[in-house]
Amino acid sequence: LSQDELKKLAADKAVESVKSGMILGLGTGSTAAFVVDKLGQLLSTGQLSNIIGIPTSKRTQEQAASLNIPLSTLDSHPHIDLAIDGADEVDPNLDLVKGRGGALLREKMVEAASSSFIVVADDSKLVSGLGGSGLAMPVEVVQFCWKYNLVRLQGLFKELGCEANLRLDGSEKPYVTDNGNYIVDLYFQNPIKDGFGAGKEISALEGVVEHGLFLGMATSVIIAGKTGVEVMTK
Ligand code: DER
Repeated sequence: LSQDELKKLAADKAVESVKSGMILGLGTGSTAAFVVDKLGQLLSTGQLSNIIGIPTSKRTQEQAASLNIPLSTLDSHPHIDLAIDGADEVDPNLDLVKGRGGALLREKMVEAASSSFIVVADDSKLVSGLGGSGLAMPVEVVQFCWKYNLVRLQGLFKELGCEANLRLDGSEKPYVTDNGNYIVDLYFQNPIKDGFGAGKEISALEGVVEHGLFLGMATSVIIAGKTGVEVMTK
């Protein structure tokens, strides 16, 4: 099965938990996009009704709107029944790294407001420790003196061999999030040992808006791999 087929398998399995009348957090990324597609399909056939989507990015909002999924916001719906989203890393405690799609702030707001949060991923996302994939751990920062905060963030994790880069967009300009901020991507040589401690240190830096460590948030993780679909719960 291709990676996309695995993502779709995980997405379809997660949508089995969606009931008519639910307020749903709609995730961002290629796996979450399969979830939104499936919801649109079930709405159009009448197998689902009266759901309201709370999107975690402008691009998810556009995709859901194009599928006639009724949409709203946290302002109108501060309590969400179920959020379904992808992840960049999943460790054995179901702690996550998210945000390589640039949507981490709105994802974390929506998922923190959800009674249940199902993560959908292919098995390439499994890691033994967060930061262990060698890929980005994103931090959203204000544009003002971003370099000052990039240096401070890198300094926090010197002993993990941390490198920090300002995320650029396709045309080599700084990537700007839906919220008008920049993203500093942190790359670790060694995995983070104390995720909660790391998250607290990152958030304490003035000008840091949010980070990609989603700790203690997932209620279950659906992993699609060569041997099929596995549901991990705490
Ligand atoms: O940016 C994000 O948080 C996305 O959900 C990301 O973590 C997963 O994206 P993918 O499903 O395209 O791999």
